[in-house]
Amino acid sequence: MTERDAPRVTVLGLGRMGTAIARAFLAAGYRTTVWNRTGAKADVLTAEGAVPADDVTAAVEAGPLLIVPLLDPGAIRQALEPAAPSLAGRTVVGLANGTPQQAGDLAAWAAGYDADYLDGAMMALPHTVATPEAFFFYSGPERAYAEHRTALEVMAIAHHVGADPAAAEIHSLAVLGTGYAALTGFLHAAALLETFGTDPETLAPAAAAWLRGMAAFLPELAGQAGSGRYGDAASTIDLNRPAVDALIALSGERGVDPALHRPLKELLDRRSADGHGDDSFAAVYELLRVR
Ligand code: FVH
Repeated sequence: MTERDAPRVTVLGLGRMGTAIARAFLAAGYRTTVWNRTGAKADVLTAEGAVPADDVTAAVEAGPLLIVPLLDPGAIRQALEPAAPSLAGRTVVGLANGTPQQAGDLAAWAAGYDADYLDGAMMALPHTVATPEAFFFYSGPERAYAEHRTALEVMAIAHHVGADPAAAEIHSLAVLGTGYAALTGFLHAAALLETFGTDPETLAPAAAAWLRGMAAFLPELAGQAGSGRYGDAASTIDLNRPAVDALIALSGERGVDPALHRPLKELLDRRSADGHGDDSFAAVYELLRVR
């Protein structure tokens, strides 16, 4: 492939994520135009083969696909505003943590300039970009996603989760929630074990092994929640209630705040009181879901 034939991409925003993303495109053989508000951040990428744009309009006009990993949705709009008349016919991929509402607002703004807008939520860290650990959720027009999918997969495994521009942020928030719960559980465990003289670093490998097992259990849990069938369970509501009770009691005795685990205790107690003690742990789902 000659340089002229190389697929083109523009990366606007060269912070931690943008720099990693631009590098991934360079490594994949893309003609990669780069722009950043603070221009000096482009220098290192230019030395690696990226094409620096003189201004944001030149960056936008350099190709059909604009990858925009900026601080927040407001920054995306602010950065692109001067080049708005040049957006027509291009696809803007907004990669900034934001709310579902902000994603919708950006999509409407881009549509006003005849551009397609794909909202992207990056489930990644700078060092995991372009590795199998990274995945990005996308939402917006299926046609634009299909057209640019090959390029999007240069950055991370790509999942299109709906035409509604808000869908990627919604999925991202939900998945973040699973991680927050697990990480906070670890920090609580670390605080508890510290009172017994075990430091967090010693706990980490055991906790990681346990979480790997929990991750492997997720498809089974999902199958039960999805089907509403909670019988014939290896791990029941009534098996887990005493464990959560004991964890809360032990935390209290050691002066460690058990607040994190109280909501689960309440859910398990309600299921048991409702006559579902022999159901699988997954039956908690019935108390959480909206009918
Ligand atoms: N870093 C991480 O670990 C997480 C991983 C998961 C996703 N988040 C979100 O990704 C967005 C970008 O985060 P980042 O880590 O790349 O952020 P920074 O390194 O701080 O770079 C920010 C870039 O945004 C530019 N910028 C800020 N405001 C404006 C503006 N008004 N107009 C134009 N550009 C703007 C900034 O430019 P400069 O300061 O260098 O001139 C950087 O290029 C973010 O949503 C995370 O939550 C990251």
